[in-house]
Amino acid sequence: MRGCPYPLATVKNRTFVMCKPDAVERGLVGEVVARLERKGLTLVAADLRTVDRELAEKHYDEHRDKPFFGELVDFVTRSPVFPMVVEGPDENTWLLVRKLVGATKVTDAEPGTIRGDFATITTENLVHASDGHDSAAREIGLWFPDLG
Ligand code: FUP
Repeated sequence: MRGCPYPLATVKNRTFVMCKPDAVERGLVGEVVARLERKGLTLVAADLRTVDRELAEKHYDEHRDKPFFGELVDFVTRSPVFPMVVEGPDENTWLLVRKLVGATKVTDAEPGTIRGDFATITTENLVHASDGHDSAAREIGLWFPDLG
């Protein structure tokens, strides 16, 4: 966080969220953004972009040794994504967003969550959301370096 123009508390109120290629292809970006905004969260940054393999591999670095890593990188680079920085009133923002997104495995994702309502296969589960303050800071820095 060196050089960050915001107080740390403000940065901790932010998280990284991304509509993956399946969400963009299916026209669900508006639905995802609407759910975040209706919750009371605010977009700080967002754009539509195509990801190169280098960024995709860095983003999913924790999964580098998993058997599904290659397919995951193929998937996230196949068509444009919609990455966002989202801010809420306190440091729980990342957790609020994770609850809106739902469980990773589609059969565990409860109705009412984004994955529970719209995803049918775990490999195409529509949305990525940071799983804590450290990953939020890392991912915001990776995708939106001008904010960091
Ligand atoms: P999440 O934080 O909910 O996005 O889930 P993970 O970081 O554990 O996984 C990242 C992505 O890898 C998932 F969205 C889908 C994919 N994945 C698989 O394809 N197979 C698995 O067994 C686990 C994850």
